[in-house]
Amino acid sequence: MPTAEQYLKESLAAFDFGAPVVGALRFGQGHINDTFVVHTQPEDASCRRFILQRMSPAAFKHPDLLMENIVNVTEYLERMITQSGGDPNREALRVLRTRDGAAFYRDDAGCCWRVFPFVEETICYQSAETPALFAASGRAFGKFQRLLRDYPAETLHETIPRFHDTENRLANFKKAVTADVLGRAAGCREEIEFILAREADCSAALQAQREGTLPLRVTHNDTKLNNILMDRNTGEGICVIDLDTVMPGLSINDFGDSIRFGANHCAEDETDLSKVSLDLELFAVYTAAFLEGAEGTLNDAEIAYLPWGAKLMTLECGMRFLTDHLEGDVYFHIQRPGQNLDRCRTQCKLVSDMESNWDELAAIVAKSRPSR
Ligand code: ADP
Ligand code: GN1
Ligand code: MG
Repeated sequence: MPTAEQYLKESLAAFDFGAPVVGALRFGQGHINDTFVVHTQPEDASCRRFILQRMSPAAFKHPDLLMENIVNVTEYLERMITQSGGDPNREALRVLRTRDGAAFYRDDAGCCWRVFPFVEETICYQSAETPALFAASGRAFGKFQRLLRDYPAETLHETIPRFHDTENRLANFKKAVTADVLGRAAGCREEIEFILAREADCSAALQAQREGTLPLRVTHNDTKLNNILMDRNTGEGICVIDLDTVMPGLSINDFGDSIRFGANHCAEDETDLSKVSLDLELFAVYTAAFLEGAEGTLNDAEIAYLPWGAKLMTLECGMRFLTDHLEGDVYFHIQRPGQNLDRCRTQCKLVSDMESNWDELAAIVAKSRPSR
């Protein structure tokens, strides 16, 4: 695949930024898309910035359907935020059209690009520097659930089929272990065994969904701390970004993915595992904040299953990193060899910590349950 830089000029020309473009630089720390910040210079105002992204063709097979989801959801959010007296320009993403009026541009190599206005005066954090910050992200992701509770989930396209189908993720993982195309399995036996030993867990939430205990909702499905923009002045989480995987899903997975990424003090690829541990205080803070932001949207069963959301998203992510390591790092961007294995190891360590503290997690959730 050509590099994004090879098509940058062509893509920039496809959009009407309303002012001359003065530069475009790589930006952010996402694992999936190629992201650039675009600087423009209006004649009589200060520099105006935009986010330009080449969507990952490895992750997204139908960028047209994906962008249809994003346009519909962002327009819906804009209406909901306006109705409740918020500022839609800062609290929702907006899709900037191409010169032809389309929601994205397809380059000569077949890759698709899109643009959002840059939400200024915000900070995107890679780790929860304070409990207050983590709580702010919890309120924002909880609010995201609430704002979309009446959105017709069945009208959304499944942008990555079976995205959080943990049983299917496990099946794919097993195939990668068996194929072992690069001979890497011998170097990660311990991690492979760790995941295989938790086969039964992979069905916990899906079984509850099949039985009708857990309802399908509109979910974000990638609720990492760095997929939320925090207001630089107030510290509140104001804008949920990275809407590529907004699909019908389980609320406990949105909760769980945030815990996986944020309720510890380490980077996802920390190599010193003695530093990696689940922080129970952060877990408690996030639980309370998520339920506060959701304002009664979640039912009792969903609340009771929140610890499962945390464990399953962490286990699933661990097996996805290891699958990609075994397959040759074709999905998650890496900056150094072995990075996906390191990422898998941190996830396994967090799963172990959750298992050791299982009763405590359930007690924290029970304490945070809103009275009805
Ligand atoms: P990926 O799927 O690769 O994670 P994201 O959509 O999360 O891509 O974008 C990558 C990074 O770009 C984010 O973590 C954030 O720092 C920044 N970003 C994305 N959209 C905006 C925006 N509208 N305003 C400001 N920063 C943004
Ligand atoms: C990817 O796009 P980004 O970096 O926010 C991935 C998530 C993983 C995450 C692990 C579309 O998220 O599912 O949990 O990496 N997104 C996609 O860091 O696969
Ligand atoms: Mg992201």
